[in-house]
Formats: sequence, structure tokens, C-alpha cells
Amino acid sequence: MLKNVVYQVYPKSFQDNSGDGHGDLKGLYKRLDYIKSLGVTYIWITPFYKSPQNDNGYDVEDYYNVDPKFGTNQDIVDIINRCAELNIKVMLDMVFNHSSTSHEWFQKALGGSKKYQDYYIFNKNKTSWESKFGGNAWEYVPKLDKYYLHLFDKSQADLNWENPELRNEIYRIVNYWIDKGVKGFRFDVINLISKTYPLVDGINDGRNQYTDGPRVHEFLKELRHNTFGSNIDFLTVGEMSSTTIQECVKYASPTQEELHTVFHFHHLKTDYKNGEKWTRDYFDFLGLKQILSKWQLSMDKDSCVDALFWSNHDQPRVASRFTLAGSRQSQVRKNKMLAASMYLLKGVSYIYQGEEIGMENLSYDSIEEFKDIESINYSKGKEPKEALKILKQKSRDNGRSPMQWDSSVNGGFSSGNSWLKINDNYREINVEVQIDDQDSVLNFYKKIIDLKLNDDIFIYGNVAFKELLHSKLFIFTRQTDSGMYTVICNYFDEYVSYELPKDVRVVLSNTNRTTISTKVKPYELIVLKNL
Ligand code: TEU
Repeated sequence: MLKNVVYQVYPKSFQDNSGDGHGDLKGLYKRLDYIKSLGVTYIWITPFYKSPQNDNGYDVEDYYNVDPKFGTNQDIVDIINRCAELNIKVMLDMVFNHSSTSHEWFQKALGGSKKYQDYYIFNKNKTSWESKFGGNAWEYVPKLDKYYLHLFDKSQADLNWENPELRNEIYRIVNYWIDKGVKGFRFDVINLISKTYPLVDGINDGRNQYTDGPRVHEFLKELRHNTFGSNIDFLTVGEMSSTTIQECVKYASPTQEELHTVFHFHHLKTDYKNGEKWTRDYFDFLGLKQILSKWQLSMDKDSCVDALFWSNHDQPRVASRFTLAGSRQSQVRKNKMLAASMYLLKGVSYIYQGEEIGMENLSYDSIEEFKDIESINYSKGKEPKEALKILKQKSRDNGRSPMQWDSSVNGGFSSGNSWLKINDNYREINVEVQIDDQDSVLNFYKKIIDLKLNDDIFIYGNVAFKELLHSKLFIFTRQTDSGMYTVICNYFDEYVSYELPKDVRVVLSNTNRTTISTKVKPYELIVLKNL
């Protein structure tokens, strides 16, 4: 399983084929050769199912059918088949903590059906739990004189996993897609599916009442048993919200038969001031190292496979986040350093579209340009200038702007009016300018992917960390009986004196370095191999 690298596609922003300004599956199909050229083994496609799109498809109305905005069921079958020819496996995104309130189950529940009311969490009273998108997490339905739970938008009603009938519906959906040739799943906020009963107020926003809840491990074992089981040709990843290492070791344990890998987000909160997302702060370098090392060592100790990632469709762009903004040249250098510093760790790497060319946060100058529901909710009632500053740093739209393919209108993403404005820098940062440039971020990502799939030390080697208290360098080693690598990353824009190890040769660098010295250059990456 460690021999996998996954490329995440957010189809709405990847490639528009129809010209309506909205990415689609036919567009993705046309770009499969590009994805193949990266060398990855999997693509994870975020939701394209029928949906009102209040949360860009994470509000599913029909789990069996493709939304007409994205294309047809034949289009996804064509993608799966073409991927099989290219030797790439397809991972789909499954959203089972909640469905859209437009789903026929919810509509029937509203119509009075007791059976379907029991598919959701209706209650006589509400609790003080807060929605992740702001406000109380319960919505009152006058006709039923009951509240329903929505941990996200009020159009995303939480499903009742306590109900075995609902669970069977879910397994049917999963098996439907397995039968179509899908070889993996990403399960959205899967650690929130088991709520604690009775439903009562919790601590602060109430998350302790439903995060890693009492039956979650039982539900996941049952899900696996009824669907992908012990198929070795399969890869799953669970998205975890506010979880702990202890829980993740259970979710991803090779003996517990739940999931294969887990997304945990602690490292992506090291730029939250006092744990608050909607703040502006420089990232905490020592905190980042501490978190990465702790998770790596704990997961590995229990033979669990870590999911390595810097970004996804909910996150700002890594190049705008974990170092200071700088010249274009320094951006190229730091993108390479950041890539090595994450993906040369031990685990399955998940690379988000656009990251491989160093796409950056948005350059919008008005809050009206943001489209994300979470960002819109956040900016309501806020002073627009202040809100804009925060959104530029924290909005999920930073990761959702159209893929920058070339220097033509809309960066080659669409011939129509793009649903979300493209980044102003698309003429400098795009696939076309990088593809033949041997020093580009894109070609560097290909090298890293190649190492992660073909070099046994980087695939299976033990990981160890050095100098965790060093204020500028992140250093780790990977080792097997047959050899050892040392990876040295300078996260800062300054020279750092450091005695490099002896009896080594430079095997990879972002500065064309070939010799050993006692100075590490600004944003330098050096990978050394023991002789
Ligand atoms: O995201 C889960 C989640 O809680 C966060 O990623 C959230 O979007 C953000 O960090 C809060 O500040 C998943 C999906 O990836 C996301 O796109 C969906 O909106 C969400 O679940 C609901 O399905």
C-alpha cells in the first residue's frame, strides 16, 4: 500500500470542456494523459454526484448519478476505463456523514415518512452544538415540530448511522461504484458519523459529543466488511475532523480492518492564532516539526500508514502559507523544498491539483469574488476590508481557483466565463511553461513521485528526526538495511550554518548543489545519501 501516490482532482476547477465556465468530467478525461505523466498511481476525484452545489458537491442529492453540470454516468465510466488502460486507479469521494436536504430520503422525511425520518437525526429539542460553517447545528421544521441536525450547512442534514437500514443503503452505494471499477474511496468527515446519545449539550461547540463517537469503529468495520473487505488492490482514506493519534491508530490499523490511511489536520493548524481559523498569523515552525514528527513516529510504531498532504480543496495554497512570500525564483525554490519535506516522509502522498506547479493564494480585491459557503458565512456582518484580508489568507477558495494550464484566456481552463476567477499570476505559473523546463516545480514533483514509488528506502525506510529544536532547519532520515538518506530543509530566507554529515553524496537539491559545505542556503533542500 505504501507504493502509492494519489493526485487529487477537484473537477469543478480542473478542466472545462463544455465552455460553460464549470469544469466537467469530459474535461478531466482530456487531461488524463497529463496526470499519467506525473507518474501517480491513483486519482481521487472529489464529488461530482447530483447536487444543488451549495457546498460544491459535498451536499449530495443522488449518490448514484453524475450531476449534469459535470456530465453523465457514461463520462465517469469512460474515465475509469481510460485510467485502467493508463494503469491509474480511481478513488471516489463519499460523503456519508450527511446528505443534501434535496435528497429524496430527506424529502420523504419532510413529507411525514417515519421510515425516512429515521435516516436522519430529528429531535424534539436542540442542543447547543455549533455548525462547522457557523451558527447553531439544528434547524427547526415547523411541520414536524422537530429539529434536524446539520453539522455543516443547513442544506446538509446528518445521516443516522444508528439505523441499520441506512447503513445498508450506504453499502449498496459503495458497492455500486466498486462494480464500476473504482479501487478506492476518500470518506468525508468519517469520524463524525457516530453521535453520543442521549443528545445533550457538550463542551464549547459540542464536538466532543460526536467526534470519534462511541460506535464509529464498529460502523467502519461493518462498512468495510460489507464492501471492499480485504481486497488488497484497494486504498481508502478517511478524512478526520479534530481527531487524536490514539483514534487514528485504530482507524488505520492494519489489523482492525477499518481504513487504510487517514487525513489528520493538526499540521495545517500551525498558522491558526490560538487555534482559531479566522485569524492571520505566521506559521509556527517548531510546532509544525513537532506535529509532523509525532504523527509519523506514532503511526509507524503501530504499523499504520500515514497520509501525507500539504493541501486540498479546503486549504489555502502551501506556497503562500508555510514560508514568507518572495520573488518568483525563491517561490520555485521553496515549493521544491516544501514538496520534499512532506512527501519524502513515510506514507502515501496525496498531491492536490495545481500544487505540482506551485499555484498560490488568490489575488482578489473584493469579498464578492469569493464563492465558498464557509467564506460567505464568515464574512457576513464583518467589516469588508478586514474580512478580505482574512479571506485572502484563509478562504477555501484559495485552493479552488481554476487550474492554470497555459497563458491563454482563463489559463486554458475554460473558454467561457469561469465560475471562480483565475489567479492573476496564471501567465507566469502554468503547466505549459513548466513542462519543458527541467528546473520547474512540475519536473521536481515528478522526481519526488518517482522516488516515492521506486526507491525502497523512501518507500519503506524507517523515519527518524534530528534537531527538532533547531529554529530554521527541518531534518529527517530514512533508512533500511541497504542504505540511508538525510533530508535537510531550510524553511527560512537566510543562510544557516550547519555541519552536514560526512561520507555522503548529494542526490537531490533545489539549488543545483553538488558539494557539501557548512552553510545551508535560503530555502534550500538537500538530500544526502550515505556512501
Ligand atoms: O471538510 C471537512 C471540514 O470540516 C473542513 O475541511 C472544513 O471544510 C474547514 O476546514 C472548516 O474550516 C469536508 C470537505 O472536504 C469539505 O469540502 C466539505 O465542505 C465538508 O467536509 C462538508 O462535507
